[in-house]
Amino acid sequence: KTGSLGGCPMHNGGMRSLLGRTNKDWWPDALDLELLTQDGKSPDPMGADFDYCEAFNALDYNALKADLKALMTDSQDWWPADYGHYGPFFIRMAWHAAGTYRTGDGRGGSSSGQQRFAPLNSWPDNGNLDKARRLLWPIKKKYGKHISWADLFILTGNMAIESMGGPVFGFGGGRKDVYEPEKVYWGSEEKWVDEGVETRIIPDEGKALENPLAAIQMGLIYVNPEGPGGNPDPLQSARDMRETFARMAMNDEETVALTAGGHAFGKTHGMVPPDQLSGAPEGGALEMQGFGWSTNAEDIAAGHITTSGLEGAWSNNPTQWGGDYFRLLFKYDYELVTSPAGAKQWQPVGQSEEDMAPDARDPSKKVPTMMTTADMALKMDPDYRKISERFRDDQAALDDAFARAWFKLTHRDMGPKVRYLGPDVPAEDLIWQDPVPAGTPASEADVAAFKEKVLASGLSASALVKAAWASASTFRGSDNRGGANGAHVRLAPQKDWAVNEPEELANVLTKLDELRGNLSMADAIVLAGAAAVEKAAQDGGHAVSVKVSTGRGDASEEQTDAESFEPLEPFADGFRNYLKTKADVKTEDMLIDRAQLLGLSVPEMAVLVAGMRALGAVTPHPTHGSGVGVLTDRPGVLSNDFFVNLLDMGTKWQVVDDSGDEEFVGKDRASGAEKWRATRTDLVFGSNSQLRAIAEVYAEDTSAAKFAEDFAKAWTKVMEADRFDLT
Ligand code: HEB
Repeated sequence: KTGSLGGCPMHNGGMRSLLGRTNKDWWPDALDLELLTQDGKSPDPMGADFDYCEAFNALDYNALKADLKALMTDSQDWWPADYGHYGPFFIRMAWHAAGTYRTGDGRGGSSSGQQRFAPLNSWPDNGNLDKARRLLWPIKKKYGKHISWADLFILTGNMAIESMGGPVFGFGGGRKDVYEPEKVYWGSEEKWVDEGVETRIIPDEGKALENPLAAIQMGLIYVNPEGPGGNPDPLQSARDMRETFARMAMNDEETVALTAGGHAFGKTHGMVPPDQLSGAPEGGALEMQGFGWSTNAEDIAAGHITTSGLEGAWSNNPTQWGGDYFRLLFKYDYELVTSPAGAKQWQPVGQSEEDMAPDARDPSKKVPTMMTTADMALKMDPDYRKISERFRDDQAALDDAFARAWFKLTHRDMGPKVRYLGPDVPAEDLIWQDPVPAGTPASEADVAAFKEKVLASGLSASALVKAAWASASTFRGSDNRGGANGAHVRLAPQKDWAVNEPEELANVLTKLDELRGNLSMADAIVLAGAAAVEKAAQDGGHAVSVKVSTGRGDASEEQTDAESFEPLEPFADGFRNYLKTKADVKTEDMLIDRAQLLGLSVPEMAVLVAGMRALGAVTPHPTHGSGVGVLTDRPGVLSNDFFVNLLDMGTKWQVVDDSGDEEFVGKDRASGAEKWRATRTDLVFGSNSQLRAIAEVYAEDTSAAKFAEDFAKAWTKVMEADRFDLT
């Protein structure tokens, strides 16, 4: 099974930084607004109170759709529409907005309008999409706060498909814009694809695509259209497509349907040698006003444009949905030719005139159609070919497969269906939406009785806390998947993950199932964790109440695509002091990564780590058992002991030989006697100056109550991170 490598970062070489190459590396001279966003000041002009759902629900949706359809054929002189129709161009815009999504960490995707910002606005693969977004500006301006850019990109793609007769499955709004580039690991390479950077899959050299990346070269959405590293080999291209599309959760059929369906429309652009174009938008001159890749107005008017460097349309009807792509792919043999811009592409041998495409500017002229090496893969790879032949012979099957795959592509990172807005949300539940049946809120009496029974059950605080954490902490704000709702933790694959200590977990779940009465398992797991935390806080002398909103439902096995949950497995969970495999980022970096996916602030992360250590809620260490990082003499009591003991100058820390710098021993400075064992994740709270400042606050004698209260709040935040059903 290719593609589902889980979250395991691969070793393709040495260590890398958490974010790899960042905007500051690519554009060191760019204006630095971070000076203004320090001290927690948000760059969002809409403010924290802005309710996008409310704004979207007040949108004149049908008027917007009609305006978008009219825009398709409203050609502008500064960037004329090929064939008089912008539809294909907008489909590519929408596909590239959504296509950065990757299952490995759930990042990328359509949901925040990132295509407006660097680096995505300047990726070579996003060439000229700056024009597509600018064509949309009058409509964005008109509807303003009622439609986000992120929603507009996708809705425009849908309207483009519809206006050319293509099948559309539905649309859900609700993608709220952000106003700064998201920090995402896009790779470590120091060159872009068009600067000759190496391809990421080289089987002969044992080189595989590093997780979580889903593109084959820096600056691409998926594969290189000219073949791996520019080598026009359709079979190797198929291999790369299979891997990269799997990482966006697409199987072979979806991959074929999407690619062929997409390329039913539009054309490639490669009339001008790329060295005659100005650079990408982000580094552009002020007077360019955010435009990149520019040539002169006459060339643009004449259609002498270069985007990918390949040139030509795939079909004889590039603004009409239909079966011509497959018809031409199979009707002709193809020979390798070179585009005017110098790119390798495939041309039908002996093409008849009626199968040729119209010229993009002059419909009376006919030009040969073309295929990219990636398109040729759909014919040459045996598995793709079977699917392609079926679609060639069954247009209705292609219609359905394309419409569904497009809907999945463009909605995959939105999370549960309750987050979708608008009248075009499809009624059908789709398995990749991780459907969870609605639950019922429990009565206070039932909750109280259950908590009492749990505390009397003999289950330890640490076991209850770990089970609740295992259930909730799969949540990732990147694609809004995972979390406690649905109680997926009792199903495969979660129930068998080493980090969850399957035996102990099964024992807890069996017991909770016996005790839960009318409660859903999902609620029971969270309530049991809350009961344990409250009891532990009380034992520490600081009574807190842990807020729980019941009403979670339990997903059945049939509602769960187990395979699609595999990438949610944490290969490190610093909160439980767990490390499955040493990665090519520092283990403490993986804590930061996970905390970000959980939506936590720095103090929330710190107080959770320290509290869970105090509760003994750590996954046992392979050699030193459950004591590693538990810097307290009274495990099971919620206290700030972890920070107090970490900051105690009476302890001297040293690295354990042969631990790969992952384990440390703390010895009494005077006697040399061993006091504690700890990991990198523990010690970073004393060694990093910012984390140490937070550790100090919580270790202070005046903070014991604050510690318990902050822990309870952060705990609830994690338990409820996926409760999109609560308003
Ligand atoms: Fe695509 C275009 C490649 C997939 C849709 N594409 C294109 C181009 C290229 C490509 C090279 C050209 C650009 C220029 O302008 O120059 N693709 C590709 C690849 C892949 C793809 C390699 C993977 C395999 N597509 C796809 C998908 C879709 C699409 C999936 C959707 C669904 N495209 C598209 C369109 C277009 C393109 C629509 C056209 C645009 C215009 O016309 O402008």
